[in-house]
Amino acid sequence: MALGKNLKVALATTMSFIVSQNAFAELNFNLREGATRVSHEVYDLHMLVFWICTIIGVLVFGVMFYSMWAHRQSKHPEPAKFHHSTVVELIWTTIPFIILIGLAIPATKTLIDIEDNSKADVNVLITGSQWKWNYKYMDGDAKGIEFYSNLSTPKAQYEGVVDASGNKTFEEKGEHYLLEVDKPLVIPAGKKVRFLVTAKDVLHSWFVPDFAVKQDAVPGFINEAWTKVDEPGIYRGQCAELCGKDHGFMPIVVEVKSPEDYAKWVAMQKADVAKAAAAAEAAAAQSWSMEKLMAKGEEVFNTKCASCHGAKGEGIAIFPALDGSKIATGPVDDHIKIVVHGGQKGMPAWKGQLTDAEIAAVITFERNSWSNKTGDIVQPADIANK
Ligand code: HEC
Ligand SMILES: [Cu+2]
Repeated sequence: MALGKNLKVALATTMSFIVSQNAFAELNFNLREGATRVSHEVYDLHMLVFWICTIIGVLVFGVMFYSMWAHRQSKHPEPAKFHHSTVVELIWTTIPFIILIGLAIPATKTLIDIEDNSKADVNVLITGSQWKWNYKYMDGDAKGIEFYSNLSTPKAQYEGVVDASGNKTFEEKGEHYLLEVDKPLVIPAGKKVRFLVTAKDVLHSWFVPDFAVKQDAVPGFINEAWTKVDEPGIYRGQCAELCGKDHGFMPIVVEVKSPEDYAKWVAMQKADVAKAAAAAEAAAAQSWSMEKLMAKGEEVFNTKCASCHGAKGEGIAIFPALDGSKIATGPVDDHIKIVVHGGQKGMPAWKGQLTDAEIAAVITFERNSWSNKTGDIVQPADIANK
């Protein structure tokens, strides 16, 4: 009985599929229509090809099954003797040819549209790195704004937390689980925005389905893409090129604001940049206590370093342990050098990503945590000219 019911459900689903095109969207099986003219063009092309393929499939299989049934051996023991028909051959060459041309024309139009990166109002340099995105505004009032966009879903939701007795518990997943960031890319509505896409370490890919934009981020190359979104709103995407351990943890969030709100946002960012610079300068001028450096250092370590070096500095796969490491327990200058300038095998350069005070704090933390007991204190001023 259960099977019969399932069969009915399956049939009903299939029927509603065939009858109503909207059923696709509702069932979330189909490509999404997206939020831009190009994404609509892509969607329409997809549907056009889909229906042409469906019709061809039904016709070809229909003729095939009909022939197998109508000309079965029991009915026609004597096979027909004809072969070769110029008319039929002409028909089955001409029709596919016309169909292919019919598909190539709109597809080429859309491709040309996608590739037209000219006359952009806003240009943003997007750099993928393990495992976060960097956005840098290249022109206009926004020139000079640059920031990293990191996953903001709490670790407790996807890695869980281990309590004192060793039990692992997970926080309830949020609405935008793994699709939320601390600082989204902000662009103006109704303006053509060009993305210059590149990468710092390995291949990444910047993919926002609602814009129909998916562009490979390749170290040493700059690829282009563009969008023009009419509706303000929040659009989400993900890195779409397997880029290592945390590939699934570098989402993309784009906030499209009305041109007025965008202008306000730009002004605020510029004020923030100035404020942050002043704060960093003030912090760097101070001499920090060991306690303060350790507290700040732990915070920086957990958010920026633990993903590669392990929560307790124990190392993960190819990423070296810092607990007991020669560099973290040897001469301070070597330690500062690798954190400031990065390494050959994937250690990022942190100068510019972290303030001098944050770098000093995290180095102090690493030199005085786990089994490392150097007693060394590194001050922001020690980082200043490195
Ligand atoms: C993307 C992964 C990654 C992140 C994030 C990362 N590191 Fe590293 N780190 C490495 C790799 C790989 C090495 C090996 C050296 C190299 O790259 O040449 C390394 C080496 C080091 C070393 C030298 C260890 C040794 O004994 O060789 C120190 C110290 C260090 N990292 C500190 C940090 C600090 C501090 C942070 C956070 C601010 C950090 N790392 C974040 C990947 C990472
Ligand atoms: Cu990536």
